[in-house]
Amino acid sequence: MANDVSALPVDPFSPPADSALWRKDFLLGAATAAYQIEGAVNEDGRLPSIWDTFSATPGKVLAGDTGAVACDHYHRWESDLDLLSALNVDGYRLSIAWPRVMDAAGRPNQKGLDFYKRLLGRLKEKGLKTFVTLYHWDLPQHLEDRGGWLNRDIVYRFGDYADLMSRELAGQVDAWATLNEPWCSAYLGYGNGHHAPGLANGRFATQAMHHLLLAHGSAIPVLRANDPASKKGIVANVGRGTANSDSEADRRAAHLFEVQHNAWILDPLFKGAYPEDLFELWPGTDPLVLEGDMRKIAEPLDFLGINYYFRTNVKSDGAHGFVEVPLAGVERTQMGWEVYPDGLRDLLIGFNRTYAGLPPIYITENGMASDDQVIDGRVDDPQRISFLRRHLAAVDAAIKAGVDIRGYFVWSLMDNFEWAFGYERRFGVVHIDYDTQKRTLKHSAELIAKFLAERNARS
Ligand code: IFM
Repeated sequence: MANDVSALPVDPFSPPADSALWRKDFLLGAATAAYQIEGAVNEDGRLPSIWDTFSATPGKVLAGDTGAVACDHYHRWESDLDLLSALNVDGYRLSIAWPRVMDAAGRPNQKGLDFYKRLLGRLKEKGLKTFVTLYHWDLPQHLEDRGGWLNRDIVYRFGDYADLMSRELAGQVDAWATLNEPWCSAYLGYGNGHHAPGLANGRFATQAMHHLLLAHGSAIPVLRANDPASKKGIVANVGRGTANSDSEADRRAAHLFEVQHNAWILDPLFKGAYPEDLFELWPGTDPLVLEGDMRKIAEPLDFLGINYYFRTNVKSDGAHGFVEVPLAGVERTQMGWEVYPDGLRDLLIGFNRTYAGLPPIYITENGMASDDQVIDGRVDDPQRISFLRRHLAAVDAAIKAGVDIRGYFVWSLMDNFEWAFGYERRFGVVHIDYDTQKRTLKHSAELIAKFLAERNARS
């Protein structure tokens, strides 16, 4: 069924009576990130970030789009938070723009801080759980100019940032995530150059990853000291790799795919060591690791955020690695990503088995892009509805298999700046007309609201 969505069932949320989705303590929320929605890049003392620089560089982002205006959320935040009320969700995941809240000397920028205080204050008034990510890719450009994630000094700069934010926002945040998707920051940012800052060198990727993870681990005790009542964790994107054949070589290729995408991050966090296989895949790229680093990286966490989108079918490259073999005739999204809910279930069950002492999990992102249009004031997004239904069922199956999963955030609350793909790819459950900034609830949003109203009425 290659993208024939007409036959898909419409109601996404008719889970069986014993589904975790009906439990009021299973958190259902929506997620965004600062650079993707805020705009206002030159206002109130915000400094340039690596994404301002990257997106202004010709050829880096589709159609030359930038986050300069995005969804204009910096000015429309109050009515945007009302969208969350319209959805009846329990929580909201957002990120803070580091370049908005600190100047180049590391001093607080009060106007930037006030923006997030107002935002979080309003979320609390609405009774919503607040999940705040400190770093969702918008590194201040002045730090990149000093080597960015390749310079070990960044660990201390990130520590100062985490310290400031957790002192200023203590009591307003239910859960702090240090980093969003370090794989993307390290691999796409420094390994293949598809993301800011656009560097492409295998050794850079592993060294950037080491500093990202070290910054994460070093920040956890700081967050704990400043804001003891909140939960502390990290968000990792994970990928399912399946073998193109049953041959040993292809099965090894699928294993290596998951080492590169998952174990590269999860092993240091939960086993205190990088996976050996990683350096078989990328010989000679071992990062510089100092005494005590791995212990710091493996600091115990209160939660693990998991972002999942698709699977990749791979075969052996005939040497030490893997190559993708795209499957024909499978359902795909506007991104070209295969819709594969079983991958989410299988990964969750696998992580639970592999990592002793895994903390409770939140699915901090899951969703899909489609070319949604407003027709007669309505936005029909049947593929998203079906996608969400099937992935929520996969989460429920993992819970039934014994995985401790506490919540799920749809990516995204609204259409936004999809990094190197600009505004063309629409991930929101709320449609944005970028000419008028009009917000329109898509059909998926209406069904989420309907389901949550029913769930809330039951208890
Ligand atoms: O839009 C991104 C988000 O910023 C990080 N996770 C994946 C999403 C979809 O690509």
